[in-house]
Amino acid sequence: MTGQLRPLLLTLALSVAPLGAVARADTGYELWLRYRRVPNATRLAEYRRVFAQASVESNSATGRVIRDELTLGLRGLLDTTAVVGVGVGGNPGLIVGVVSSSRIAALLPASRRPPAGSESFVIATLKRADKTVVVVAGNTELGALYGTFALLRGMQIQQPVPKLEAAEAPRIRRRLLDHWDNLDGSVERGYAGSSLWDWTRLPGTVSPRYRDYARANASIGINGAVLTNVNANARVLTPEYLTKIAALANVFRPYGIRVYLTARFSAPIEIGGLRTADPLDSAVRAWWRAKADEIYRYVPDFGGFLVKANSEGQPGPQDYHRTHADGANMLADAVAPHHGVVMWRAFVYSNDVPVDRVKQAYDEFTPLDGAFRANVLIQTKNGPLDFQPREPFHPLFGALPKTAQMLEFQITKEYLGEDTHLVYLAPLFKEVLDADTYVRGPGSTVARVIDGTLQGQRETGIAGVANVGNDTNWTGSQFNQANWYAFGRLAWNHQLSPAAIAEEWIRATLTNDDAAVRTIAHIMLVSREAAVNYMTPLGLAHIMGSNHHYGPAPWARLARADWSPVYFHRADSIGIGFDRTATGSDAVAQYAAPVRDRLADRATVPDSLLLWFHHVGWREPMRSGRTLWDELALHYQAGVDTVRAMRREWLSARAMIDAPRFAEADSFLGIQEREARWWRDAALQYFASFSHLPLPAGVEAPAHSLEYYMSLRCPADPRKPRCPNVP
Ligand code: BDP
Repeated sequence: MTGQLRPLLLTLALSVAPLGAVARADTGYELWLRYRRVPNATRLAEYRRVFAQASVESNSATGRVIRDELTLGLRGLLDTTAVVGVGVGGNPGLIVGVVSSSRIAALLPASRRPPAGSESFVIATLKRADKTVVVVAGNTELGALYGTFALLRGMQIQQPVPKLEAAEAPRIRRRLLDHWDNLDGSVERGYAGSSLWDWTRLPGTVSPRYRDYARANASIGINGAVLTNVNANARVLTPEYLTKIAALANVFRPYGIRVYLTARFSAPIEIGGLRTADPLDSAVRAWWRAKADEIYRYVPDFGGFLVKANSEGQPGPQDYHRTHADGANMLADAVAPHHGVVMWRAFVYSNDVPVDRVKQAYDEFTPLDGAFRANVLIQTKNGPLDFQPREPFHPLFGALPKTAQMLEFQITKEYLGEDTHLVYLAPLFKEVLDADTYVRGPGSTVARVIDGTLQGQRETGIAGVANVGNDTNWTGSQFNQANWYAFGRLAWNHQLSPAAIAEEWIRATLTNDDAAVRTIAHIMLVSREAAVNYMTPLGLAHIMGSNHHYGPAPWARLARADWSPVYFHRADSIGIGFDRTATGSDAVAQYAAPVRDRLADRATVPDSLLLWFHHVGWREPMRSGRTLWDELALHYQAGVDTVRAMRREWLSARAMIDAPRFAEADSFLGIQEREARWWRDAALQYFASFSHLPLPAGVEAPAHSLEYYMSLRCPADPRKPRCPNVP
């Protein structure tokens, strides 16, 4: 050990030891950064030859982060006391830094430079004399950090050294987690404990967990965090909270993570003492400018504001008969001198129930295209309703050619089984990213709208509603970690496949055993379609329990029609489904012509979206030749059957998984199977009361009567509703 290294290791011991200690018990705390000894002996020997000595060519804050991570990673993976230091002399096999550092400039041929950009990196394996030298280089230190994580990821999946080579740049500029965390420590739609942000103890106590949060995010390329709920509290903008935010920002900064906040539109009234929040009022505008200046004094690299306005009762510019553009531009002008942005959400629907709720965002925002400042991004959920197991892509994508657009996914599985159900979301994310809007002809995918390549936007972004809380395993279940991981990886590169991402995650997180990896990847890859089938097959949506959104309640009628399952499925004696063609709400007209025509036509609409767009007779024939009723029932059954198969497959991987994590997933899969049956039986009993048709062969008879399912009540805890009396 060199003298230079000792202080570092001391720091490491302080900051990482608790993490290591927790880890041995395999609680899941370490996420995908476990860095266990490489099991493949040949690979281990190869890695030990090359990586036993590493040099980081910088001692800046980010340089120290790189050094810390490499020390932890290499020591774990190589199971040796690998030497990682700054400017290590001799002949290190791994050299990490920026291209302009003299050592790297001397080593790296011009042809091997990282792609353009402040976050890009290259990993090059070079031969010097007889020795392999791996160079990880960025144009900036942040690029070098991303390269370091890419290298460690490659090692965790046991790539041979030459295959660790890479040259990458992110496709999307702002890759954010949106936390729906409240100042009282609760998390809206959070199923993993309380908020990570300990507002009462900040800024005096800065939990080491914040650093681990930053490490996890940086390791998958996430570069921003909106700390607070879109249903915002203005107090977060007061000095009391800004000092706390500054403390978090200081921890995140070396990891390239910027802090953003939600701005409550009525803040000038609530904390500013003004009588109005009218965006065209000069006192209001001055208040926001001063507020922005103040925030930047606390957090010089503050990212900007996220705003939910005039939606679900939140205040907004329409309260003053102004437009979304008036509101967004006022805030944009306030942060523009500091290079901040405003992310203005398109998730709006009025307090008066419209003809069809899914049409509203498009109707409100398309007339405003071109009216927003350059630093405003319109943030749109993946589908036009609300994070359902399956929705068509949102018709706003591509429909605002003069506006920067962000995509919002929900990582926390509000409508997909919350903490317990194993539902791997990468296939859902990918389905949306790859969806072709056709706004500029074939190939106009949602991914190309939001990465700016289709319509030439400079500001680009993607956000995922976070699923993390203060549970030891961060996400409420081990498998929910994979959704955080997959979101980050796809935000960095939307070309990656769900299968490749699953394999990386499994190898880094659970096991490197090839057979087990295949089995677990299979479980993950079928899981989303399974959930669609046992919850909302064939394009059904929003038939889950009211408010908590857990479990089936297709019979529910709420105060507002467009919160009610019956409004969305429209089952009657003739059939089921929401007619969104010209004979109904005509929401389909919001899509570009080829998409619209395909979806509007019963002959070409995919089965997976049939009942989203059409009201279909119970006895009408489907592509399969079966009636709609039979097809619906068989989809519900298929959902249950797939979960049963997932359970069996998980059992077969038992020997390869540590006991605590195996047991947790096993018991959760048990819950999932029981609840998949609950979904199937409750939904089919209810829909049968309209169709009056018998279940087809192959569908199990429901265990209980419709009245029984309707009488079930999930208990009080809105964060983790449980229905223990589910059969
Ligand atoms: C819905 C959630 C609600 C959120 C809302 C939103 O049920 O808690 O506030 O979305 O995105 O999915 O604003």
